[in-house]
Amino acid sequence: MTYAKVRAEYQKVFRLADVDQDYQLSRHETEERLPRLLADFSRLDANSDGYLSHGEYMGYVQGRYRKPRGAKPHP
Ligand SMILES: [Ca+2]
Ligand SMILES: [Ca+2]
Repeated sequence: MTYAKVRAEYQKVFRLADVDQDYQLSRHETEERLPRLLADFSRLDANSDGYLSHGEYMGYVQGRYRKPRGAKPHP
């Protein structure tokens, strides 16, 4: 899967998790929809406002999936 596809997938996940559609994930939304992220919530919430903005969330995705140049894609 290409990084662009990964990003697209994660953006979909973000939209689904963002129940009230304010374009941020509250701790509650994260707990309900993305429990795996909850452990990292404080770290990901860069400005510590208690919400994961789309930018903060995508920063997480980028950190997780950025591959070294020339890495072979999985079959
Ligand atoms: Ca929200
Ligand atoms: Ca934040």
